[in-house]
Amino acid sequence: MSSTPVNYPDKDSIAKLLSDEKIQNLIVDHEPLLTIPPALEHFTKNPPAVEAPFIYCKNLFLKNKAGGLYLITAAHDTKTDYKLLCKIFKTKNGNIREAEKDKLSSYLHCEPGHVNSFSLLNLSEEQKKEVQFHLDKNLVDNYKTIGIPPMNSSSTCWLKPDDLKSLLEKKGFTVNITDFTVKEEEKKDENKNKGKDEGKKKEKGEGNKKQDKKEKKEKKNENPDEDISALGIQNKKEENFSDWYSECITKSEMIDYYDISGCYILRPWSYEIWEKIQEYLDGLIKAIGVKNYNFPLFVSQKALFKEKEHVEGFSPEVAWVTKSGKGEIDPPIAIRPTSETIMYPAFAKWIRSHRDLPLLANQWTNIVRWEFKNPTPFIRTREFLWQEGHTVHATYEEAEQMVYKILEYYRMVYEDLCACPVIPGIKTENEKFPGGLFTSSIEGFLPNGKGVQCATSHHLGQNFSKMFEIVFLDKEKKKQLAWQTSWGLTTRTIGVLVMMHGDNKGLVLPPKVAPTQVVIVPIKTSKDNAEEIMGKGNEIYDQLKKAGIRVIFDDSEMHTPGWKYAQWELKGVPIRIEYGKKDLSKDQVTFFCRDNLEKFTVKLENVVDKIKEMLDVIQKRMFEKQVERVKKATTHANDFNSFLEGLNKGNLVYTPWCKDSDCEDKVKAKVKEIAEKSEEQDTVGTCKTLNMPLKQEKIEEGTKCFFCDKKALTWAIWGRSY
Ligand code: 86X
Repeated sequence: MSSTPVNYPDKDSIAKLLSDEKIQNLIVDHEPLLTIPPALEHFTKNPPAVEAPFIYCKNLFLKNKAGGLYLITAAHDTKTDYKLLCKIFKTKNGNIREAEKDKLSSYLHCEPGHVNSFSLLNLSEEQKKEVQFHLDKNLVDNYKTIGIPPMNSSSTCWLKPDDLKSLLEKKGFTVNITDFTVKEEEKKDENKNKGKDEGKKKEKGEGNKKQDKKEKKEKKNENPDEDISALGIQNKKEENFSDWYSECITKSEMIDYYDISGCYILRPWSYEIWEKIQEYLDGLIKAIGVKNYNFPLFVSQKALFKEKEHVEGFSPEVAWVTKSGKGEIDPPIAIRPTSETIMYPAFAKWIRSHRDLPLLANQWTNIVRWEFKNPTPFIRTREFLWQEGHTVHATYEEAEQMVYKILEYYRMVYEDLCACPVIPGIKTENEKFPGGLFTSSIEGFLPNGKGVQCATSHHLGQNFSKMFEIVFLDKEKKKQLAWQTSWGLTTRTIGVLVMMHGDNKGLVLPPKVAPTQVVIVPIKTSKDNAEEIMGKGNEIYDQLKKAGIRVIFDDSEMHTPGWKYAQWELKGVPIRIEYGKKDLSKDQVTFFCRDNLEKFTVKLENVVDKIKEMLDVIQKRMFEKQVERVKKATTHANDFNSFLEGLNKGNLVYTPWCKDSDCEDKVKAKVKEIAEKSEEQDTVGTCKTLNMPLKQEKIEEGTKCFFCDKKALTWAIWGRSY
């Protein structure tokens, strides 16, 4: 029987493996470290808490012309040019090269740049025979701890070299301990040759530039550690989405990493966006009478488990506080994963009569859910910020109206504020919040082909009021159980807007939430009249500021205009105003729009009006662009085959569906089974329903469920999903 391979170097799989094998290790998260120099800088500034001496490693996956493959884990400073490696592996010069991308994926199941010693564990039994593993002798002899990068470029695993060796041996690999140092005589040899080469060059004279270039190129290829400039975004959104995302949010200074997995620092460039979202949504809900509260962070065990049924499924995610200083906290107290069990006992106390209803409560807080799935900043984190609204009503209908009103506000946050199109709908029975009657949601579709739940609004019916005894006396003085809703929107919003709008130059921020909407960059050469240029910049700045526009005048002397352009583009500022002496002599400036990268000139007297106009234009243009993207990636499928085809293209698939929970389970199982059997790499292995859209196209009489033979009752949207 073949088991599904785990895709090492997936960080969580490695963590699990090492813990299963009881191997002491430390996995640290960090900004994406794509090359050795920034990695060394990082670990010099932030030394890992491991036994010294420690050293950062590099990993190479090489092929021999004769067909053999080598995986090498070596100290970062061990010299490993190809000539030398040929010598060490006793083969003719030129026979050893980097293995191609398809070898990486078919053997190690990894992307370029992600090879490491653990990826050996992805080899099939057959492949094991073809790959030699070499561990640098220097590591084993001289270091207590070695750092194995990159697990996804954003984390490094530190462990003992001997532990790595015995782990791999236990898994059936031969670990060759190889000395990569150059012997003295070989070194001399090399120098001699070098001298010869140089002599040749001189002979040829300076004219032969072509040859020089070629030699340079060859030299480059000789050194697999060749540094690449790491100023802008290195990864491409369409090639390596997840590393592109990490780079975008760190280089723009939205996020910094933290030494607890799944927790991140929100820096002002992202927190200000959250403040914009808060301001907008808070305004909307206050206008319908919702009040803000602040309930405690902690839940007692008793309260949390009061309503066992729905909590049970979630309980692995609850984080507990068990100690204070050296003493025990007994019984332990939980950190809120959501606040039903904190708020509802108070609601029961506060509500006596129909005159106390509706009770409309909200809080803006942090939440902790100790998830084990791969964390992604903003999208899936162990601590996150959100608002949670909880309302209590006298009737079913009133609660239902509240559910949809809030769902509409959530749609407005995403579409009108963040320019991200979403699909409002109802979750299936399998995907709803089990504590309630029904769950409505807005769902988004990301450029990596994944669906994403953007926010939810639940009708809780009377389930919680029964449990917490939230009852009221109606007008006839009769005791009634109350009807409830709850709804939440999180900082995931920021992740979605970055993923949707960002491009290969970095963030692209919608004007309504951009912390800075306009940046003014003067272009001044030393000969220019500084006073005139700076004076004009300040003037424009004052005018825009007065008009209520969030503007920065980047007049710093430290950087060139080109450097400033790149920085503000990376940070996604919607409009740049650039101007120099020449522009001013024509009474004009140049506008640059971040979203479509277009430039045009504007007369000085029109700057304020034109900025206002363009901020609106950009906001709309960004939304329309996303609507088009989602439209292009949406297909309708009436049968299972076209459904699969759509999924495999990475599409959102609409299907006529019977609404049956068993049917939904069977679809998921079938898709998984097909992927496991398939030879093709890109076959989608998991799918789920996102929701059943509120806007339903007509279902023709007699239409059957796309999967089973039952009558189709609704359209449902399916996709891969976060
Ligand atoms: C479900 C339901 C609901 C208020 C919302 O979706 C909006 C705001 N709450 C949240 N949910 C849990 O109930 C839950 C409970 C525990 Cl104990 C947990 F560890 C994780 C949870 N995750 C989600």
